[in-house]
Amino acid sequence: MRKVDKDAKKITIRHGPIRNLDMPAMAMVFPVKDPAMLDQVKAGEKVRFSAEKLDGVYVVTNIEPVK
Ligand SMILES: [Cu+2]
Repeated sequence: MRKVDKDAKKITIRHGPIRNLDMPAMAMVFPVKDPAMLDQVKAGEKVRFSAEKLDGVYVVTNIEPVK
C-alpha cells in the first residue's frame, strides 16, 4: 500500500489480481467507504483489503495491516 490521502479519503494500493472484481494486478487509487479506515493503516505497510463496486466505483470496504 503506497499512499494514504486523508483529505481526499483515498488510498493508493498495489494489488495482485482480484478475481471477484475481474481486475488484473496493478497499482490504483481507491476511495474508502469510511474515512476512519484510513487511521488503521500507514503508507508502506502491507495490507489486506476488500473492495466492492458501488455506484460504478471501486470502493475499499475493509482494510487491515498484515503483520
Ligand atoms: Cu485495480
